[in-house]
Amino acid sequence: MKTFTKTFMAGALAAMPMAAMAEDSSDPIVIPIHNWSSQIVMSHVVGQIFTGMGNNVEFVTTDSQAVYESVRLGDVTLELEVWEGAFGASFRTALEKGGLHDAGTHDAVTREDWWYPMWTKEACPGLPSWEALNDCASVFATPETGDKGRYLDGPVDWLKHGAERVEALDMNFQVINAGSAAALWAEIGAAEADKKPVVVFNWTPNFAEAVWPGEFVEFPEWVEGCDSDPSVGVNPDALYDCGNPATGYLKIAAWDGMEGKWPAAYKALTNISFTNPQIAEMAKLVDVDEMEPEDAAAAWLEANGDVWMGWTK
Ligand code: TMO
Repeated sequence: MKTFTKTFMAGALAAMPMAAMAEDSSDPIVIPIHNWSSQIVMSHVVGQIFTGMGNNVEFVTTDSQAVYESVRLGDVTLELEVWEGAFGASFRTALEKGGLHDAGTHDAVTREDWWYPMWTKEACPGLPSWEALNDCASVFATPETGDKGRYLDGPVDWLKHGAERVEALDMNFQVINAGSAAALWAEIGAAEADKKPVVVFNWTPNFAEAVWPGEFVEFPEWVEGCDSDPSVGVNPDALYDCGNPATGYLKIAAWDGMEGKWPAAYKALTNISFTNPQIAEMAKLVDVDEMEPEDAAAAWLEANGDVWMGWTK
């Protein structure tokens, strides 16, 4: 019986592809959680997929820029939302140092930049041009910003160079950092009743586009080198004299050691690709439907088996 089992097992194993033979480590796969809803829900979606495959998963709340150093060192295993506009520079820096790699690109096309709800155009009809916005700066002035226009930027860990852009383009605006994503939605929501003109940081894919029709401000087009070579861009003496990429990538980053340690989970990770509507929906489940992220992830998986089940095979 023993001999039969051994012989049978040897035959069965020989017939299996190599990848199926290596078992994932029982150590937890460490997934970082940041401060915007789609990233939190997507992280739980993928965490629940890994758990369903028999893996252990641990979530850690981390700074969204410092995370690239953590993934590079293997303290964190992966990052599911590498947005080109906000995190391209930190991702590139970590790639150059080594220890993490590009594990895939989502189908989604992204944009992150200055944005206004459509009613703002009534007070500033030249929009979406950034020069027209600048000519209207006084329309956006508040007691806090004096005679300068108020631009409510995202939390400080997202985009680092709002004030430098204002300086590089000689704009009559003051950049204020919101404390949270919720503060951005509150700013738009509070302006809505009186159709008060506002300009805030926003992004796509996001739930907001289904709630408030609006547009991104058109800055000088992003070109490679705008953030590293002063001579690139409209101001020959300054960095950040351009907008963020209007058709940015959304990538997945993984620690170089992930494939060896959790081969099945890694294989699934490289199959993952979410679309703009799927990501907007993940954000909506939390920001509009007010679900807890774990519950939103479970609901998303339940409703979208046809999307993800093939990824784990
Ligand atoms: C990093 N974010 C998607 C909020 O712009």
